[in-house]
Amino acid sequence: MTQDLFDDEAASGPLPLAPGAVVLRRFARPYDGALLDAVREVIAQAPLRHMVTPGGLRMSVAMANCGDLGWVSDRTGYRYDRLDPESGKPWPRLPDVFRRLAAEAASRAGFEGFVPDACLVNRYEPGTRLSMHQDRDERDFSQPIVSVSLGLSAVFLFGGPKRSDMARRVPLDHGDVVVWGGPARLHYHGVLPLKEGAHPFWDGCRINLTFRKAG
Ligand code: MD3
Ligand code: FE
Repeated sequence: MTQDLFDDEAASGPLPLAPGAVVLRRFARPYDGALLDAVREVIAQAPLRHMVTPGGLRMSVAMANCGDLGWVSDRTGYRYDRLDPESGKPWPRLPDVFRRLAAEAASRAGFEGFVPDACLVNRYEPGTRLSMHQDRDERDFSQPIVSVSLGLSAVFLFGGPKRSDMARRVPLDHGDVVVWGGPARLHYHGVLPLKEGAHPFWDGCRINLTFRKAG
């Protein structure tokens, strides 16, 4: 029985978490050295910062962006912007390893030709959480989102199309990549408070990269 499941996966590719949500366990591990260098380069030019929600609350996740467009939040709302509001300059360019990893993961999940124009870098320290939300600031919801988890593990909450839908708890570990497309694209999701821990990738933190075609 177990062997049949493995054979199935070998034959048909990765199994979906839900329709449209494909988990690629450890897919990013072979790239993690290059990813570390690239993240450091990006945040040297666009430092991680705690943005403010339209309601005036400081987000506990620290964020930065690279690519043509970056996701920003302030008292006026959420939007994608070509410029980093902290520096007034364009966001750093998307590192080649980011572009390659995102396209390979999307292709593995059945989205050929994914060309992201935005990458949001999220840093979680112990205690940091992300409350349940939908990602709906992008122009075309038929485009997937590719997420890459690095460093400390987190418990991801994967809900449904309504805020009140029950959420599943999905552990995401170093190197796990998830492609969110199709019917899962507008599902509510969040992250439980990060637990204290140690991981060689990044001292005491979780880093999450989300690749989008925003414009
Ligand atoms: C499911 N980030 O940046 S990545 C976000 O771990 C965000 O930093 C989380 O939610 C993090 O908006 C989760 C996984 C993820 C990203 C986008 C999704 C899951 C998603 C869009 C639709 C459904
Ligand atoms: Fe999100």
